[in-house]
Amino acid sequence: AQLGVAVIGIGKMGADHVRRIEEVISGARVAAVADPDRDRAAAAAARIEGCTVHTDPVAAMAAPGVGAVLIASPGPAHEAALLAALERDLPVLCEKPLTPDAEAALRVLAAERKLGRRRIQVGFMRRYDAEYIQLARLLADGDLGRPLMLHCRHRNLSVHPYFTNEMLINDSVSHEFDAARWLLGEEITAVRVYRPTPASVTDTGLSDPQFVVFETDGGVVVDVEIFVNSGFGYQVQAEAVCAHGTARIGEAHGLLTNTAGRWGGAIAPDFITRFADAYDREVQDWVDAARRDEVTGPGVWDGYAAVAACAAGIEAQRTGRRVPVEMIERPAFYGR
Ligand code: ISE
Repeated sequence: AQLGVAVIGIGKMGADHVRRIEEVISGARVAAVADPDRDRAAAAAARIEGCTVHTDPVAAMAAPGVGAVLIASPGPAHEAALLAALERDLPVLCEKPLTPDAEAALRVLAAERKLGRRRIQVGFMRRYDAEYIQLARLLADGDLGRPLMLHCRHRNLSVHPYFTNEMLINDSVSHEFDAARWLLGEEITAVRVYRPTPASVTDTGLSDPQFVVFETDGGVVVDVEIFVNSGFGYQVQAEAVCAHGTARIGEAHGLLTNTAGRWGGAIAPDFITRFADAYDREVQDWVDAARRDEVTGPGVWDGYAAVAACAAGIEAQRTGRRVPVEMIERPAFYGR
């Protein structure tokens, strides 16, 4: 039977996941949707047979035919939805950040351990991007020698006016925290944030761009330029500097043209476009694993580790200091 998914939160990402599950993914269908804005939820469900519409996430999880939950609501709403899904022993794909702070992440971790099996996958879609996968394999094979540094660029065309300095870390740089942990197989130990003279400061006080530098327990140094109102497009790039060579991804993708004395191509406008294939692969993998009662992607430990790094990042941003990352020991339950 097909896996009936309740999609919680029908914003930009949630609506795209509804379309994906209905049109791209095999073995799953959207059985229920929930959003505080009922009209928005109803619009997403309009052409889907048997899909029920809710404002309450827990009601959506209890709806007929629901066997899994995809959480795409804003970060502060995640903990309650995650705990409710665990209580029902449902497989979950939760968009990042897992939670807004480490205490909440640890409560989720405790609940999953109590349940006794891994149920939650966190939406770090870069792990499913073809170029990231190539880089991960290259680094794991060791042909370039030991990784020493990672240089990362993360640029958005623009963000909503309510975007804050904290969100710059929690929502945006959280991807680099996870990608670095995954690419290197190391934990993050300390974070520092530099704020150059801004190109713009928004009403929320967001100063943009910022430069985040962090260290790993293997001695690798990672730098991230995060520029969320770049005004020119969505770009995610990374360069690994290793003992015997370097490797870069995200430089250019797609069509390149030569005309009128210029060469060039288009820059993706947003993550939905840039990471479309990665999202498709991520959700298909999650569905396939959920139907076997397994979780194969990044889990609660990874979500917690990113949240812990974000907490240090936010303090570093506020104080200008180098802030050590505080984490609990990795429980055996979460393997190595
Ligand atoms: C957004 O939430 C994402 O996850 C995007 O990947 C990131 O580029 C953007 O900055 C975030 O706001």
